Amino acid sequence: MTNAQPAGFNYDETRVPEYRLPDPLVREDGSPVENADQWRETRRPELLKLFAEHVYGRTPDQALPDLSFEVGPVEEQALGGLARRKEVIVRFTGQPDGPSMTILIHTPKSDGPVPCFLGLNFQGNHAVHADPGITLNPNWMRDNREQGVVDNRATEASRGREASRWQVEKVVGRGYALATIYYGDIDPDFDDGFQNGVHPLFYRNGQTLPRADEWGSIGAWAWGLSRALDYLQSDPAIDGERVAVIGHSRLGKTALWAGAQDERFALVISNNSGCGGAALSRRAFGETLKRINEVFPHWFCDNFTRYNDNEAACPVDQHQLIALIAPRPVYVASATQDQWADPRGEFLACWHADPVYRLLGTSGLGAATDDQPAADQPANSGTVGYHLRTGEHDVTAWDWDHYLDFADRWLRAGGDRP
Ligand code: GTR
Repeated sequence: MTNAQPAGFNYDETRVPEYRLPDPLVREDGSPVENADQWRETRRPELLKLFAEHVYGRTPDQALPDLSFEVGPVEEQALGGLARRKEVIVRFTGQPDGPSMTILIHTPKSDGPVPCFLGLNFQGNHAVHADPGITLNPNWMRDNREQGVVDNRATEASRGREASRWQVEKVVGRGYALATIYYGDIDPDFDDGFQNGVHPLFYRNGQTLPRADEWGSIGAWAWGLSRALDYLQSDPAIDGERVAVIGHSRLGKTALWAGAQDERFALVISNNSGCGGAALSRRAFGETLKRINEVFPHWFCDNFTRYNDNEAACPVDQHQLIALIAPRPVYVASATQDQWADPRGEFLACWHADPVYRLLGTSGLGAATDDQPAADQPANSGTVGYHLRTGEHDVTAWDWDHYLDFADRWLRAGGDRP
């Protein structure tokens, strides 16, 4: 998760190739989408299918019949009495020794159900806050001695290492619950031929690998977010109709894909998601499809490699992913020093999703031109919010301040939701 800007890639706006984006409001047969019903009944399903078949891979439709939720440790006086902390173990096969993910939930002390942010974390639930009561994640993790991960396992020294990215006190103090899961619980982030993680639970007889149009790791992580939402919708302390899904970087790509597929997510936040997330692939600015598919062959489906050095042939581009979230509010954030993620391409994806938001009767981006907002000047008065923060590839308190303001507008009880 460094801020590397590898050499040999384009960071020069004048060298962005000429490109033509596929129009979200023109169906594959060439006919225009003229109203909200046509969008909903024909174009939205068509685009979802294209993203599944060509980018992230299809998510299995069948439910896991024995999946169960078990409430684990609870602390009524967490964060010095500010919150209730709870861990919920989602057992994918219902078996105590089978694969599982653990949702860590901090809920403010409140009389009624509260809106919630849900997001995957990179380093284990115990890394989002230094509280020693949070269970130390026992699963495989990328080695990082500096962060207290040794021999692919978290140690006590890794507690709280991701705290600045989660701002638990701030979020809870603003009246929101915060739910998070270690992404590696769902599928460890390395290319193992999909033998671990949740993929094998869905293999048909004799199948040992997802097919070229079936889900990769991002698809699995997004599926995990939907299963967490199943739980949150059953928790009386949470307002399950007002759950925002949030993610950073590869997990920002994941949040967008989860929000596009699962319309129960009321708001979607992409923090520095870049290539295969909010950034337009056709710009080939910073990270390219070829590079991402070579370095992370397990993230997308195999069909996506067809578009290596061949972005224009892909039937979709990422503005259409944002459009799939419409009319629900979405917030895309970039950072000035994160050129690898193509901040301008992230903004332009919002701009080109805007016609769908407006067709559906919402304010959309509310911008008159495609000029990218200046650094540290959020454009967040409409249903599509955007900001470019000064600084590195990261999630900061400043980012959260703006996400919380946006959520106050769209998620608070009585809020003016589309
Ligand atoms: C980078 C990758 C990016 C981004 C990032 C991250 O190495 O090239 O697409 O996802 O990892 O997730 O931290």
